[in-house]
Amino acid sequence: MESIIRKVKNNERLGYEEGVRLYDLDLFTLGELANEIREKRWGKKSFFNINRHINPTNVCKDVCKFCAFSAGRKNPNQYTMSHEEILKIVEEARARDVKEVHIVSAHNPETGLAWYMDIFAKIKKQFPEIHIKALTAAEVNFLAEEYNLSYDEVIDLMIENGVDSMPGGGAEIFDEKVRDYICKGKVSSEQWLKIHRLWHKRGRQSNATMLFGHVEEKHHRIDHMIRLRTLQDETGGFNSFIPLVYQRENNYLKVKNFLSSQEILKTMAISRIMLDNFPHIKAYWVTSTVNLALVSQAWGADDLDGTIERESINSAAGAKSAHGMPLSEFVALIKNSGYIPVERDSLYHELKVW
Ligand code: V47
Repeated sequence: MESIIRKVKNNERLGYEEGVRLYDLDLFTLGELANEIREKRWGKKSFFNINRHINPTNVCKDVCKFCAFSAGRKNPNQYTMSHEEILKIVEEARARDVKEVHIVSAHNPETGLAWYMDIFAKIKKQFPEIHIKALTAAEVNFLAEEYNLSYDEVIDLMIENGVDSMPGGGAEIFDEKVRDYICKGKVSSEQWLKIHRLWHKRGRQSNATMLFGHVEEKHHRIDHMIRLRTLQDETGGFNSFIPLVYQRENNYLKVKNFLSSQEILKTMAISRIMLDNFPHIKAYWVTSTVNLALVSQAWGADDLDGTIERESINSAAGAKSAHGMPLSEFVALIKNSGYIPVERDSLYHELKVW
């Protein structure tokens, strides 16, 4: 163990076995190691943005066992927003100084391709200053399959219509066996990575998530991180890594043991240590709880996502995020926890120190 600690302190990269062994370290040693990396890069800055999540439809042709958002037996209320409805949401958000819309939908085979793509052009035309972060790799894969397009063609359409960056959703866990069990039929791990690679090759940026705390084991998380690290070595296009804590309500995944807070913090710290080429580690307060996200700032996380305003995917599964968080509260929480709230844009340019 001593040699692993020494390697981390010397900024040497850890391999798979060493990554798995990090979980055997005690919480505080791990925290110290991760915090040293965080503070070297970002000091006490904690980044956030003023953003608005929009989930325009919950009708989905895929069936992921962990998902409580898509309409089905457990959630009979189907909805699909019109473009007018979406534009009205963006207009209202703009008036509140929102700088990013994060648009993610289910995989709805009934709307047509134009419903997915034209809304971006409409938003860009009316609100050119708003950053559009939209379409997960899972949606890109769905659109390619549904409309017989190559990934490159879907990406061309995204760029033509004004998508600025891609969110990190749909990565779940890359291990093929676990993936097959939790979300069979959805974008494969290889396809997810390929889509982000193609997006980065266009000079564009994206994020990467990992859904953990369900049926996966610790070594699956390390494998997931290493696959991302390998792609990041090649492209450098990822901004942040976002470990998403599994929410247990209203879904079909049978989970025996839920995560302890310690394990969530350890995973946060381990991701900071393993992903040496990712600039940012995001503690997504929606799934970790606000309190643990604030504590995570001392376990390697330097970003807290944003104010969100509305959130439908994780709140459907039990997260307390349906109405986002007021800006004043967000800023006060970061300050009171001993960090400097830095408002950023979607590509991490600093806009304002609050
Ligand atoms: O891909 C679904 C996850 C993701 C559950 O890129 C669940 O900046 C926990 O990707 N428990 C969507 N998680 C959210 C997402 C995201 C969030 C914030 C920022 C960014 C970014 C991306 O939510 C899905 C899926 O992995 N999810 N169901 C659940 N029961």
